[in-house]
Amino acid sequence: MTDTANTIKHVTSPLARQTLLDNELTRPVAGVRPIRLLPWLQVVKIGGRSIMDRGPKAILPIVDEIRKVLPEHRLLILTGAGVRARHLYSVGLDLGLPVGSLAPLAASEAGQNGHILASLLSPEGVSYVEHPTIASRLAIHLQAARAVVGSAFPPYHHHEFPTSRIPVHRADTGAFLVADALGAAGLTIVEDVDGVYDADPNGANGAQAKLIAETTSAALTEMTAPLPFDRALPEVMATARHIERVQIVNGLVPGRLTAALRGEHVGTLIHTGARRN
Ligand code: GWN
Ligand code: ATP
Repeated sequence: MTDTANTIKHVTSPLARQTLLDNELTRPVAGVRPIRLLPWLQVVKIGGRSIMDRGPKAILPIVDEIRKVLPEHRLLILTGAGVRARHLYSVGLDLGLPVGSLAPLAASEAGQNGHILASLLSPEGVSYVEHPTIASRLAIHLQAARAVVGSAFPPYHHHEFPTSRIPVHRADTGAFLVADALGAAGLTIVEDVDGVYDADPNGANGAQAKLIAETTSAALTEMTAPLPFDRALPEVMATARHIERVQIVNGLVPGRLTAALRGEHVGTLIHTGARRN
């Protein structure tokens, strides 16, 4: 037995004898920064409720703006779920459905918004791409077209964490996770407000709400006021590997998305936990 073990070819691996449970042992191997797969990619998340649900008056100007920035940027455009998902949550919750059943149903609404947006951009060579394509075949699609559209909702499906009856990982979190995993150049989140305020600007005391020009994911995690994106977003930002900052911009104001993609500060900048170098 010993002789056989000595003569077969071993593939040496620093993790071969470890349980993966001891951070001290895995850090020298797993603690290094991953490579950037698509460092030239700009990810843009378009709000489902804030933009898509408003119909032509909000969608067509954004489509026009995206069309004009295509010569400058290669884009992964991801859409949120909007009001149909909110209706679905209320029906599903009334029926007692678990969060793992609600997550894929809501996700399909984000996909529908993506199909709508992609259809409008199809004269520019833009098409909707499926989740598996985003995961493994984006590079070739972005050689063929300046941009593609997909669903921002992460496909947790029945693996969604049961911490809440409403899925905690929704479109904003999904857009961030995929942008960071791809090592994209940036993420811009397009909403119907100028950025993050210290209180909901459309809430009861909205007139007093003040715009926060720049903040951190850590500060947002502490904030008790409602936020214009998933609560899980600042949490996943804290452990980012590549994306150092995200900008929230108002997609109802023409030119804001273009300016943000050019690196201008036109909304709320949120610094993540990713470190430079
Ligand atoms: O259906 O619009 O992808 O890109 O989370 O899963 O619920 O699926 O369960 O490639 O895999 O509805 O069918 O649907 O939105 O998610 O897709 O047209 O397995 O291209 O088949 O990870 O699009 O869809 O909803 O994104 O967010 O066939 Mo849709 Mo979504 Mo299409 Mo996708 Mo889910 Mo697939 Mo998936 Mo399901
Ligand atoms: P989805 O893509 O999931 O459909 P969305 O991103 O389009 O959603 P909402 O989830 O409705 O849109 O978020 C935008 C709304 O959040 C704004 O219209 C605003 O009223 C509200 N909001 C709540 N709290 C804040 C805050 N602190 N600052 C700014 N807006 C806030």
